[in-house]
Amino acid sequence: MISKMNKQTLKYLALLILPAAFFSCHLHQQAPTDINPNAVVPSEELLRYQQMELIGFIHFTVNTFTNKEWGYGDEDPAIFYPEKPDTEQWVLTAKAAGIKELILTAKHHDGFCLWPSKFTEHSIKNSPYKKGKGDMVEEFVRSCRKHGLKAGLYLSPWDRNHKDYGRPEYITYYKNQLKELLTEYGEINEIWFDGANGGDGYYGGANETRKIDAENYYGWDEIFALVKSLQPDIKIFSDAGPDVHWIGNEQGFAGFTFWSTINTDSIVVGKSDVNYLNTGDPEGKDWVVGQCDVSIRPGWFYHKTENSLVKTPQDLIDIYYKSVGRNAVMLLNLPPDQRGLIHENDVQSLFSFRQILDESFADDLAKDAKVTANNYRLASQKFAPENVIDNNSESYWATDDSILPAQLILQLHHEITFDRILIQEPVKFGQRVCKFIVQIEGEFGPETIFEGTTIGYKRLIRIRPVRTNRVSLIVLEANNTVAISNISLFKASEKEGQIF
Ligand code: FUL
Repeated sequence: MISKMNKQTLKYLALLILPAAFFSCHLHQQAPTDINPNAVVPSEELLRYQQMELIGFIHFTVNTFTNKEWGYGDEDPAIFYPEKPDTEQWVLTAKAAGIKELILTAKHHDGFCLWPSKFTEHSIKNSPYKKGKGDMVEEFVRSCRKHGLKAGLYLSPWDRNHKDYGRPEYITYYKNQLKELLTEYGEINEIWFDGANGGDGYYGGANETRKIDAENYYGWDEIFALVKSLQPDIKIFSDAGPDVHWIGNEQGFAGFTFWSTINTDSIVVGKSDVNYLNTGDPEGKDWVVGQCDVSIRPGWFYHKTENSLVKTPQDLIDIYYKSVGRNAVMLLNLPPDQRGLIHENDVQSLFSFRQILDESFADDLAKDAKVTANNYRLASQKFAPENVIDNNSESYWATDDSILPAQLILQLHHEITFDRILIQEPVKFGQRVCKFIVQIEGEFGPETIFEGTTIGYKRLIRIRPVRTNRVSLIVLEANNTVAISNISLFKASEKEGQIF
């Protein structure tokens, strides 16, 4: 029996099945050719977004020069004077590490704009950089495009510089800035709305504390609609999506169980339930990709004193397994220094992270396995077990309806030693698996080496090395017919270190 089938799915199935049963005997007799999609599935755009897996953040502004994390908003724009900012270096560094998109802080909480906004004086146009003719947003977007990376922008809703922050006039100002950014710089793939809101600040010289009503002040629905009207394919990030949501911490970890569905209407930006965001919601009505943000340094902005505190390649790999490997996207911050360059220590750690990952995932030990299953749909090749090792993420193994447990067996030609398992669901049909185990054929019969919950777009599993010639994936619970698109086995590079 299929367990945990949610109400939405049942309603959806009833809608599909009842008319067929009443109005067409012919239809009723014919088995469906493909698996039924869940009630909640991702758009093509969100599928593509998730497939990027690894994206990057660039935190760069007056804070880089004042040595702060949150600028007060009273900075002299003249302080923003990078010696030789090189957006090519940012993009080429990111690209070499496998990063597919970069997001720049066009405006952080201090309100300083990295582009010459018409609506404020607190911007790069009043800095000595390029004698007031500079535009970091333009340089950034141009380099991203030149090297095939997607460009994203962060526009802090909280603005500690603006005199009207907290009043309705500020919302008009904020929308004007969005219009500038989303009409003058070509295609922007993601806009990032931070949850930090209200508090003390300069506010045009008032130097006071301003609190806002997080639920109503910004009018997020209108802002989201404006953004989509300017750039229909853009992905909007916030605590509440609607396309990409915060994972609930800034350490870069998704929950061990992680669903790509949530109910966005229950979330207030800036006042979200971090545990809810960290696990997603199997009953959720909205498909929203989870995004795990984390900085390569302790702070989000560059501080010289943190040059020795850059995360090690092993730290980054651990985060990768707990973000990309748990069905989410990893967003790694690489903050440029006062020269305007990503620091050598950060580059070194990032590159060796990439190199170690490439080593670990170079050789799929399951690629020549003989794959069988306890069932495959309609006994058709289209759903055959071997589709999970054909190196084609579009093909998949699927069972007939209501087959649980669903068991996939990889029979290897000889014994192998492995310690990493990669599993993927074809999530264009929705996220289905709720509970699974992995078994090997041990000396005394089947041995369970891992007990898991969700899989989703990608699950990466770390175990201690085991030796066997037979590996089984057994799905115990699912909210709909089981389908798996990929399974691979690897022996990780020794350089990954000993984190389980
Ligand atoms: C937070 C901000 O307050 C930090 O400064 C940083 O930008 C981080 C990504 O989001 O909420």
